[in-house]
Amino acid sequence: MELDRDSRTPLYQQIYDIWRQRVESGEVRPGERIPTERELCDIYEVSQITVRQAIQMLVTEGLLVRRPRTGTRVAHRKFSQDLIRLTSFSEDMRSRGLRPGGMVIRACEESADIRVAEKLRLRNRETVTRLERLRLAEDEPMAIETCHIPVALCPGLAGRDLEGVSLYDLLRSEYRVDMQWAQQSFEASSATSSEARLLGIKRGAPVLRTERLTFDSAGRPVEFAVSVYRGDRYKLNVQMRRV
Ligand code: 16G
Repeated sequence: MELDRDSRTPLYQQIYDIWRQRVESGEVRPGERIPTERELCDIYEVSQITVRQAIQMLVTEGLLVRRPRTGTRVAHRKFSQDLIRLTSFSEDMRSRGLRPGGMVIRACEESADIRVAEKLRLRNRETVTRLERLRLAEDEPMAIETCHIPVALCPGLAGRDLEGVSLYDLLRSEYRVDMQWAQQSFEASSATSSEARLLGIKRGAPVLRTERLTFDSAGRPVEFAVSVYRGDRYKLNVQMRRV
């Protein structure tokens, strides 16, 4: 596409517009390499400063990512999660047209530690099912979820086949537990080496750490979950109103 040199729109802005449109229309796919700065200078017959300015804007907006050795590539789109409805991971992915998945890392019964017991309002550190899963979207790792559920509410959960299963569906169909509302907190953090390995990201890469306490329709705290979401793939949306 030619630049309009008579236009009042600066050249860097025109280059930015072209590439933004290409990324947003899907003409260039996530992961695809875009031409180098030098190549872009030749294509548009502009200076390197002009090209750099346009690319920097696209990088800042998260549409492109710079990779030290392999060049600048089209970024994978972030999932934007609305924090209005209580949804399960599976529902969330399906609403985006993606196939949800869950790989069980560990499923066992253990006595609740003090923090878990306090959250789930358990006396005497009763037994909980601890379920650690790697959550996938179209087979790509998105998050590591570790949840704790009182065994008294859902006996035998750890012994079930939980591979690729929606936990909330199972709780509803097998235990008549209907998740109703939740309290959730989010924190910026960086991936430990084992988290990075599971998520397929670099150690120290940004992640979102969340804690969620979910209550069922009878008002009981049923699940305390600690999750680690990939910072490069998640973005949260909140709606708020002045009261
Ligand atoms: C969400 C919940 C998680 C729950 C899962 C159930 C957060 C941080 N986590 O991902 O606590 O276990 O949904 O999903 O929101 P499932 O029904 O697909 O297994």
